[in-house]
Amino acid sequence: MSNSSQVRAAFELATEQYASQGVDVTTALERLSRVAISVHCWQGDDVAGFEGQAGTLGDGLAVTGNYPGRARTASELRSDLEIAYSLIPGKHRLNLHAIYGEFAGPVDRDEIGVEQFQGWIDWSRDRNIDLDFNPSYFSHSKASDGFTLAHADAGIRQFWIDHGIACRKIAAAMGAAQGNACVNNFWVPDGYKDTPASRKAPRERLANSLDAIFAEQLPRHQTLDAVECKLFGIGSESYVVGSHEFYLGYAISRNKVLCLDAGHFHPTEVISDKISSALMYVPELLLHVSRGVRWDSDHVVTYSDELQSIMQEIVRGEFLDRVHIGLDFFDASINRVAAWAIGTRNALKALLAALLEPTETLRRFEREGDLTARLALMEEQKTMPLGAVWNHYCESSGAPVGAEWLEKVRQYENDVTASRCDASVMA
Ligand code: RNT
Ligand code: ZN
Repeated sequence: MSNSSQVRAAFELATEQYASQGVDVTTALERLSRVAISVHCWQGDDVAGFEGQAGTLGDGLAVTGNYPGRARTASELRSDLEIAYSLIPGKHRLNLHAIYGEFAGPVDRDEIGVEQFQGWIDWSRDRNIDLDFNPSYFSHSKASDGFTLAHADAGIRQFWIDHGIACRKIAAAMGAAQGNACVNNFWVPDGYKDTPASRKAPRERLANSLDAIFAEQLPRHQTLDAVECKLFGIGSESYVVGSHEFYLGYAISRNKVLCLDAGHFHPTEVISDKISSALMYVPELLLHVSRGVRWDSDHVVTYSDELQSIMQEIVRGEFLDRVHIGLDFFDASINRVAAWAIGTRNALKALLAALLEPTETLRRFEREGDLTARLALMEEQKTMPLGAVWNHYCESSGAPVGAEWLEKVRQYENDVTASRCDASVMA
């Protein structure tokens, strides 16, 4: 039997097995194919960007590892992304940060405009990959003391307010060009390493700065503003201005999208449990699917219990049209294209598992108080033939089946990325 007929035979058996539980595989795959994951550009170059000061990451973010082959230019990053997308079944989005503009000369953050992103917008149109966006409140001399929008200095605050306003215009232009909303996510590192004397004043300043940025109403079909909270960061261990409570309240009162990053809470605190609560009060969520190991370490997303729980919550709550699924990890210790493939394929695989769940039956057991059957059936799901359905989905989408994708990464590494020399690593 050829590989392909094995995939088909396994898929047919799996389809029958799911059908015996009352689950229609075709419907699940059709729903899966409509979900676009927002793949983050910054895994490709260790969050360096193209402003010309690679290797200066700080301000609450850290990347470790020196695997060769980091993308150094927009065209290298686009080339790497195209390989990554070819390894992932379905049609997905690209999440860009403002530092990834194409800068002919020095343009400071408060002065960027659509012109620096025209190359991305053109590429997005040609490749049919819609864009999301993020202002960049880090890797900048005006962020070096750990404060941006909540800074005590009004001039520095204004600089970052202007950056936010510029980014909203860029995001709206992207949304207009692609015909659907570009999600524009605001994360700021602001916080203190040690105990603050006033936890209140920076929060008041942050809210005022955000209000100034969002003062102009932009069409929601072009851009959606999202705000991302955090518990602590490197250099902000004792206090983060934009905490969960801060942004939950801000998003509810200003009708903004709330961004929940899986690495931004206490190590045993999970975002899967926050989805259904937050969606009672905010219109939409953005997720930064990530994996913290002991801290907000942004490890590549693996097929973990929490990843499965996140996807189950989205499906069980019928939230697929209110949750934007983005990824957020950056690992420079392994092949960067492989990192994208592993993390994105896992996110999709977990979503598929959730879509293949006999949700209605589980709900009925729960309604009827049969918690024994609920647990029994949930546990049975774990050994259902998900892999057979996933392999078929990959094959029918033109993506590699099983670990075949790794061969393609190796080939690209030999042909392209291995010979890149990176000044910041060589130095
Ligand atoms: C930082 C946030 C933020 C960044 C990216 C680069 O803790 O998670 O989302 O990772 O914007
Ligand atoms: Zn994040």
